[in-house]
Amino acid sequence: MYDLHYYPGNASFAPHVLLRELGLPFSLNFVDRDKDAHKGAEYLELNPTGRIPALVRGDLVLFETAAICLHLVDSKPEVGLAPKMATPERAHFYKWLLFMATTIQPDILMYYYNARYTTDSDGGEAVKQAATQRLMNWFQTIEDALPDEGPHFMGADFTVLDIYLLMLARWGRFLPTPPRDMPKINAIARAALERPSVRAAITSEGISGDFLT
Ligand SMILES: N[C@@H](CCC(=O)N[C@@H](CS)C(=O)NCC(=O)O)C(=O)O
Repeated sequence: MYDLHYYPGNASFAPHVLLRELGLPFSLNFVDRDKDAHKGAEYLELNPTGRIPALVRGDLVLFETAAICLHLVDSKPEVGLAPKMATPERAHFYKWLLFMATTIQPDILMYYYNARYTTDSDGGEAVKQAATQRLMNWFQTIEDALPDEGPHFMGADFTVLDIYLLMLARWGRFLPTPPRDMPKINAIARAALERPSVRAAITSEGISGDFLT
């Protein structure tokens, strides 16, 4: 049994969808961010970075969303949510997953938590503006690389990348040019939103309204 420590719409969303896609037994453990539970001693035991999510299964305690996603898909390779090991497709899969996790996600953090990224008490807005420009550029980088024919990030096969991109597209929804305005990203995200796993995750996290707006 997996225990996912989550907050609605946070980075826990991708592992949450994956647990459902893979049919793995899991429970959801709400981390009350309004009470700073993610900075409390109990949660820091699981995730010393004080960020959402954490995944626990027995003695296995994991943080870092991309690592959690990779571990989950590797537990059921037959479901095919990642390309086969040691193939060129797998290499591209790693490339895009890590691009999203290590290039886009940090800029998302700079966008939302801009004041943390400067010692200048008036500097937050400038950090946010610079992150805004980079983020629109990064989403365009993905848009330009996506296959014309779709229907998924990697072409014919639905993978973790579709879920991850959907999550990032939500986080980028307030950008002047949001990801949903990029036709291929929008099509991929909208297709992902039709999946029962995604619908169930959205409902159980209590997220309302258009996910991408
Ligand atoms: N690199 C981490 C980042 C996770 C992350 O940024 N989580 C956000 C929510 S989406 C968070 O916990 N923010 C609260 C904080 O930083 O205080 C991961 O991918 O798991």
